[in-house]
Amino acid sequence: MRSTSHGMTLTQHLIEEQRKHNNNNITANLRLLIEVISRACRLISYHVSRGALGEAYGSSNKKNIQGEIQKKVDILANSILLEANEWGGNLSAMASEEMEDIHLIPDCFPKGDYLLLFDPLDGSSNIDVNVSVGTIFSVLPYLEGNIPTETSFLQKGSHQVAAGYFVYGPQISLVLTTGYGVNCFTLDRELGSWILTHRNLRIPPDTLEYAINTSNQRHWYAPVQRYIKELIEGEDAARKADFNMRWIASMVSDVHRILHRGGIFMYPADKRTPNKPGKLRLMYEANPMAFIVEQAGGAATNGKNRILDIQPQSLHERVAVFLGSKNEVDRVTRYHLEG
Ligand code: P6P
Repeated sequence: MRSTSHGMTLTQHLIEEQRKHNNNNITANLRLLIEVISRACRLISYHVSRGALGEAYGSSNKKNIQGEIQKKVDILANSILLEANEWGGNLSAMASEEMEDIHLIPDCFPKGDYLLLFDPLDGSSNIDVNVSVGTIFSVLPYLEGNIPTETSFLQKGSHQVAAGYFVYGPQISLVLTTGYGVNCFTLDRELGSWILTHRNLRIPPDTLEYAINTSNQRHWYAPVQRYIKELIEGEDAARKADFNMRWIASMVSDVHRILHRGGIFMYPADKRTPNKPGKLRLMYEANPMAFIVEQAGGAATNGKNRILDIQPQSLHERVAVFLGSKNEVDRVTRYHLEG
């Protein structure tokens, strides 16, 4: 399909993919879902960009299921996504980092064959200091036809039919996979269109850049201590190369950098809470990001297992995350398996 004069839009791209793959996976309902989410996140990006000028600035003085203080814009972003996705007839339920229980589609609306999960505003603690934040979403199939429960969501990440994230930064980006590679769209704010700007993103298998919160170093287990020590020792030691570090403390931003220039992102479990496998959540952070990273030729594990193979036990469960350039993820995973 020829793109229009101002570039290929998200809608054109989705229709092109639908035709190319004979409607497998990319049904008209999935296409509608992705377009509705993209319109909702355009609205979220507006409220984020308002900052202290907006009515959604500051703390709500409430805590979410995670025990974290919610910002007003966290609650607003969650509401925007719920309201935008209730009426389309393509979902049977939704789940969010900001809500303890699943959200059923109201009786007044038709139900559909998908479940939507999202972190409505990831990294929102960065908003007050004007650092990029974003929205992460994951789409699972739901073909049972009856009323879904939390258990309906507990599907392995390999079952996802689509995943993506938005970065609300200097540019407003949408990165999307429907299982046929990874594409990046940039919002043309004048036209209000998502324009395809980076087709078929690929993560280099090797990298000299890593992302981890090193303030936790004394709490890491031995495999991570070993891996990071080698990176810091640089070219005169085992790795025979000097490495660079970046930590934005906004997963969407760190992953976006890795998709564009390679790297490895790590949020390991640590000794402070042995029964807590990590900080990040499996269903609406690690799984969508792992799907995207693998579709771009990278790898994603919890230190021992492929993230997309993990059988979820609960909606808000956490997981250790090592994702990005395949050869580095394989190395740190090997260190875990060696003990
Ligand atoms: P820390 C944001 O709160 C988040 O969930 C991710 O976006 C980010 O990578 C991580 O936590 C940052 O955690 O412990 O460095 O603040």
